[in-house]
Amino acid sequence: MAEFRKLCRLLMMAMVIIGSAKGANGRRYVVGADQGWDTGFNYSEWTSGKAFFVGDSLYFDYFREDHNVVQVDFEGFTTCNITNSIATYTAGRSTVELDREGTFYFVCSLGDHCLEGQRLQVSVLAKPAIPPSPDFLGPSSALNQNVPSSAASLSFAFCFLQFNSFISPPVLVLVIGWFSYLLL
Ligand SMILES: [Cu+2]
Repeated sequence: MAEFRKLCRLLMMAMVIIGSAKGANGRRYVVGADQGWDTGFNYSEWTSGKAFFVGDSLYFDYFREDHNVVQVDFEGFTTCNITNSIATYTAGRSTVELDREGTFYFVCSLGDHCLEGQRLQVSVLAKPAIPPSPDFLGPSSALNQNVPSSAASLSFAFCFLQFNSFISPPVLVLVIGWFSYLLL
């Protein structure tokens, strides 16, 4: 029984760690999704509808023989001139951290790829404030997308019920109701 209790504690700690790590690391965007970093793709269409935040990252997937990733300024982006480049990536799989607010510009400097549309402009917003704890907020639809929180709730409910058999039925119903609400 003590082992089980330990397991429960570990499970919950893992959930908390996963949850906070997810928040700290931000999202990772595969540029161009399945198409990757290539010519013949509309990158402004790809970014539309997406919100990029400080802490997110861009993952460029391309053939290093055919393409590269050059971070440039606005002028470099509009003219496809990389004279004032900020950084150059040639590994074939390149991750760029969006580590500040503002606009990031990327082009491919090989051939006429940039002029043909292989360029990307990403506007990065300040990291959104950490939402208040669900305990203070009450149930909300935003919780539905928070998988670590839901998983933590489930494991908490499970562990809680295992060790509180003395709990009175009305409270039990309330607890189960609350967790089902969180998870649905
Ligand atoms: Cu290219």
